[in-house]
Amino acid sequence: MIFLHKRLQSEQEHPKNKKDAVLLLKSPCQGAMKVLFIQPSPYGSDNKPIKKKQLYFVGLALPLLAALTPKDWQVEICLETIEDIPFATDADIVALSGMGHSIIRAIHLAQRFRSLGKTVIMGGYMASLMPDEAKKHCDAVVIGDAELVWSQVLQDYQQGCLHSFYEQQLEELDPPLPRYDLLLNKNIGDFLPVQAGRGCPKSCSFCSVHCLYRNRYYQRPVQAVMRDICSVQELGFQKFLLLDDNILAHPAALLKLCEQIKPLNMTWYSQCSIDIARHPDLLQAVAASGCRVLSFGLESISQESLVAMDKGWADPSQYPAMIRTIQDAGIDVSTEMVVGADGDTKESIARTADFIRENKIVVPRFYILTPIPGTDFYAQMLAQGRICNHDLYSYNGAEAVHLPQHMRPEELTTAYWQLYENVFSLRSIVERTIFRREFWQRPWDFFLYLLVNLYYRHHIKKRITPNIF
Ligand code: B12
Repeated sequence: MIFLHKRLQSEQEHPKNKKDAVLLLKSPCQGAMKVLFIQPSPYGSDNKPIKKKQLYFVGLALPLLAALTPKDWQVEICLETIEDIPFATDADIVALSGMGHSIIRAIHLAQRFRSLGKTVIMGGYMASLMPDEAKKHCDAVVIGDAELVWSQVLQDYQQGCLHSFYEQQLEELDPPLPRYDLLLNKNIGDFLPVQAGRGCPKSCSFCSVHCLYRNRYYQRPVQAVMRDICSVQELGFQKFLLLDDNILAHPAALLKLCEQIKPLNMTWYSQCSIDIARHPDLLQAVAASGCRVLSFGLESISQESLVAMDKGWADPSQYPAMIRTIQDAGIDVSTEMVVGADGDTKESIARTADFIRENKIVVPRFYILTPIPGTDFYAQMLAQGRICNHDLYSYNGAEAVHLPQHMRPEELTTAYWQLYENVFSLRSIVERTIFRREFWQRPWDFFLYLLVNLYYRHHIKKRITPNIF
């Protein structure tokens, strides 16, 4: 199957790109080695990598990979959204991450660096879900977690015997302290990421996390998470983003974590299952520990769509009451939803805007349901002959690339943007942010949400999906 745009196919195949399992490089390397880690920025509608003055959300992969790199290596991190790519780098290895459609930019960078004589390694979600495709453009691919293989990759490189693929499943998640220091001179937001868990116990067919981890879920011991949170605070940050695809997976551990976070007087954000509304004591503890916003992957207000996505355990008729419970505990609700599943009609998509306004969701985000290669949903759509666009360039969550059940793909794309227009109408924005009773309890928080909403509105007018950064 061809995933990549013809612009990619016309790129020259690199002579190093052999099918051998083991790639023999130059003679074994000596002396101080350097690895340059790059987080590529996805291409925008103008076909240029999206650039920003500040990267508010910063991922953990690169600081963690830097920490996993042996001490005798030099390391450098480049976040392309806010920094220029140092093509003249003296690094021996260029290590490229990539999530979603930014994999296209990662591949372009891989080709460019290889033409400059660098050894290129790819990893991260997309390279892991389509490793054969990624391998065509680089020297080695790390599939899934890097913790147990990264130092082996570097050692193999030094000994001139790099393999094509590296993959080793974790038994437990016990990462070193991320090299947060490498982010400090960059223009990032006022919080840092800390990982509490990885993987997910749920089985939603469209989700890359499920399709990569297959129900494996690793939870870090509370003490280890606290090590990272304390270190973030020592670096002068009073806020952190708790990375975990479902912090509710083990309620007792979450409670313990909250009890230890509370005395630090920090503010934190995370994502969670809406089921937390069923745990009132835990909800109070989460709020009391400084959690201000939780993001919920509600996906859809259509039960039929949820069933189609293998998320039938969620019940949208209960969403309003659960959202209210969470808001009453003092936690603001942000949502992630998708449109274009088999239960969705143009009318149900339009109704979603009312749902968001009526339930006063402070920061709502939407994507068109996208069959990401490597996911079960992709296999399902392919088997049913329902993929109508194989150009990975369009797999950006804002263009329909599959044939929806109840409308044409272009109608889905139109309904998606119309939904965004409605949700980010001035009326909806003010009702969800400043015209609500909680405003007077925490005016600065809600004023900030107002600004975020206006910023998103500005992007939507330019047809840029919010949260791309
Ligand atoms: C924080 C985050 C963001 C932040 C920061 C992104 C950034 N620039 O770093 C923001 C909000 C900006 C963001 C944006 C996007 N994100 Co995001 N994001 C996440 C989130 C919540 C955590 C990522 C993280 O730091 N994890 C912790 C680290 C330690 O884990 P990791 O990334 O998996 O890395 C490990 C391995 O994968 C591996 N690895 C990773 N990279 C590399 C590279 C090399 C060379 C090697 C060897 C190994 C390696 O090593 C690490 C240690 O084992 C994940 C959800 C998740 N479950 O991970 C989604 C997630 C990664 N994002 C996703 C997507 C789709 C996007 C967007 C495309 C969304 C959009 N439409 O706008 C954009 C793309 C932005 C970009 N620059 O590319 C998807 C990726 C799916 C996929 N198939 O690729 C995820 C999985 C969410 C989901 N459930 O679907 N994201």
